Amino acid sequence: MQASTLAAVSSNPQSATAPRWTVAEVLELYELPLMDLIWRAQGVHRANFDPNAIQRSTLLSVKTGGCSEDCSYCSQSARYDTDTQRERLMPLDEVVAAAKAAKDKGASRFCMGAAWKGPKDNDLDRVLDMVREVKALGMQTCVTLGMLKDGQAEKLKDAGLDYYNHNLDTDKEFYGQVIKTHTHDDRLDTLDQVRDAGINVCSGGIIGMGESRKNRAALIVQLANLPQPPESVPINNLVPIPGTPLADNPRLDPFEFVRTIAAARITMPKSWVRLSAGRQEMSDELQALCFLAGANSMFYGDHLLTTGNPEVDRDDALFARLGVKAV
Ligand code: SAM
Ligand code: DTB
Ligand code: SF4
Repeated sequence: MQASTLAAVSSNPQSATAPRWTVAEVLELYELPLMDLIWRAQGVHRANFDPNAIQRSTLLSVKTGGCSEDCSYCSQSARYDTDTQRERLMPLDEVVAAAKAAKDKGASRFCMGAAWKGPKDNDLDRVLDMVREVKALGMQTCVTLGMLKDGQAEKLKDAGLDYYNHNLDTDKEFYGQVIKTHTHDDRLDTLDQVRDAGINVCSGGIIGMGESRKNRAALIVQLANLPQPPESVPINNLVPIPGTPLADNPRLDPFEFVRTIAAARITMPKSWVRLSAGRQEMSDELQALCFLAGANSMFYGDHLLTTGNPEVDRDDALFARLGVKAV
């Protein structure tokens, strides 16, 4: 189908009853010739964002490993024998020092991750202190703590939290093949709580876990058709972790990753689309193609949670070579 026809079929009114996108429409996007798809995504990007500005968030794992959940991709599940060592919740001063260092290097947002199914109330109190102190440095704050119970999102909002990351991760139909200890509906429930508390939503997924293209399209539709699309959409490429069930998963064609970025950009025109995990294995040229397809955010700093990320010097050089600025 021609892009112009697609634009027509995808203009469903944004209402509570009519889904804005169908899986068939998003599959049609995936099936466009790559150049046409990127052209269209770049047009949407330019209509909504400065195409030469990329937002940078730095991640810190404030509580690592020993998680009760069985997510098949994760180094931090207690169920798999991985190289990740279990660590307690990090002391406040160490978190603040890491945030200061990230700010000095040029990150605008600091994201704190914890390997929990969800936070216990006394653990949440310690995270609230982290949010307050990082916010006081003048940085945007983000946390990813798992599923929230009633009242917890409001406490985070009151502490000054800007974003809560909670990924749908994969299509509802495929979810049970990757995670059995909680459901896709559980994830949606937490997203509702975050939204209702007035916190910006950061939600995306992982690709390359053995899902089909239709599953990828369905994940994008599930994100785009949320009552309000997430403000931030991280697209992670699976980082294969030795010891996890997905350790030896066949690698996905990188152009399929680029197509997923483009589909996210077109269906969620006003969201920041983050080129997330998997960047360390990508060439600079592939990353540039992802930016051309509409990615405008990234994790910045030598580490993600338990795995590596490109070194800051390499990213700084890439920004200079591409003439993009950090925001
Ligand atoms: N426990 C919380 C949760 O599950 O939401 C927060 C931390 S969890 C590690 C955050 C996200 O990291 C996951 O939702 C997943 O998208 C991503 N992730 C974890 N392991 C990954 C891997 N090996 N490759 C790519 N993304 C990964
Ligand atoms: C997201 O979507 N990706 C980040 C962040 N949100 C928390 C995490 C990526 C983790 C990659 C594997 C690891 O380092 O353990
Ligand atoms: Fe636990 Fe989150 Fe890893 Fe799942 S992705 S095992 S919930 S840390």
